[in-house]
Amino acid sequence: MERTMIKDVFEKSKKNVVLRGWVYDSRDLSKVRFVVLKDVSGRIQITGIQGKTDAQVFKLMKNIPKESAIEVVGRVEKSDKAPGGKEILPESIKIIAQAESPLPIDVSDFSKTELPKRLDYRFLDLHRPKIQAIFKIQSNLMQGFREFMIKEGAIECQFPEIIGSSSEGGTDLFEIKYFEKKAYLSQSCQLYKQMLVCSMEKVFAIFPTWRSEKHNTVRHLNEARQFDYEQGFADDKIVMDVLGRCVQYMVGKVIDENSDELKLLDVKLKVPKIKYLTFEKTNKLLEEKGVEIDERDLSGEAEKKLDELYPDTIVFVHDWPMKGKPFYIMPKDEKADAELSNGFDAIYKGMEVSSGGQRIHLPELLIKRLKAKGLNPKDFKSYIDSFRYGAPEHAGWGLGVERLTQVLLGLNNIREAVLFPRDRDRLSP
Ligand code: AMO
Repeated sequence: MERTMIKDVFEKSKKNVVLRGWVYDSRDLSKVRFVVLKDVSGRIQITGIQGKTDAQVFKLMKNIPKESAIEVVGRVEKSDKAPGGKEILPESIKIIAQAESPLPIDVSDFSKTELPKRLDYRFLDLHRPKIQAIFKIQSNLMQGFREFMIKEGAIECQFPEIIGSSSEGGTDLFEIKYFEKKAYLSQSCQLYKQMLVCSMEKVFAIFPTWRSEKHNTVRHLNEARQFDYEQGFADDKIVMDVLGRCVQYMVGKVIDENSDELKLLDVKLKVPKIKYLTFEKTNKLLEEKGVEIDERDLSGEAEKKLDELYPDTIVFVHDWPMKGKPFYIMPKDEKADAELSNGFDAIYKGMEVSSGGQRIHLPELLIKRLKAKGLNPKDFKSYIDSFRYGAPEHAGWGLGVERLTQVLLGLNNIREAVLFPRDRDRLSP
């Protein structure tokens, strides 16, 4: 007989089923024994009754360690007492893989195991439906990103993960040995996506990035992923609009398709509104509210305040000061000495989730900006040359996959939004 998923036992009318899954819990009331079986789709009660259930099966039900993988063949029965209104009366139970006991972490719904220990045993932590819910939603965000981008007419691209020079500025690079040369793990696909839109017009990627930032915070990872977008014949205004619509689409999809997971995580989501503010206007607003101002960036406190002022809103802070932006961001009016740029950050639910802007497509201006940032134009030769043969103005953005997951689900620590986080101290599992 074919395997039935537990969800289908509740949603379809089935009489005899084969279920495979893991033992969540078991209870022995001497004459009646219960095993709660779970698979990726749900949970169901298996009920053994002394005298009615096969004696061997009834005996086995007493002693299966939690989280063991088992197969249950049995009959579906309606029951007022069983959660969900149905239970399984087992004909046979087979142990597929017995779990060692005791478990090193608590994987019950009431688990109080601390995050570092949970991450040490992430493979087991994922036995919890609540933890799976985070990654089911993240998977749907990725799916939503792809759907939206394809509808926009963008082409999905793969970029190199090993680079010869920095793409975001000189610091925070992980150096690696590449035969006789020095190379680095990619900080972003920035330079490559820019080169591509000079021919392919609209490109996107879900791209892993590495930053050797030393600080250990609840919002930084050393290995993070970005939703990347780049568009030719476009400026910052055009791509901010694309980003706003893209996040609205992704969040709308999660609301529509992940109601079970959102319920489990006790998260209520709304499709975000959009607000545009210049950096100057933002700072004025924040100053009035008593927030300390930085002339090149927004502090964590400032980002939180913006959420209070504009809840459930993506706030695009644009016309960002040149000082606070990387070398590739276009200065206002294409003037090398401009104070403001065509760069922006997007703040959502109290955190920077994305940054982007219009890029420099003029080789001479790019060389000036590289030098101004203390970088050597020789290291960027092919990148600069790519703008010598009909490069249009262009713009784009990078949206943090884990940051977006974190803010949407209200997770305290960004590590909750990564299956296997890489941070200053963690390389395993
Ligand atoms: P930036 O460095 O601002 O821009 O990164 C874009 C977005 O990626 C996420 N992010 C991170 N998430 C977790 N840990 C980190 N260490 C980390 N660093 C960045 C954030 C951030 O807003 N190339 C540009 C984007 C562009 O202009 O297209 C870039 O990388 O959500």
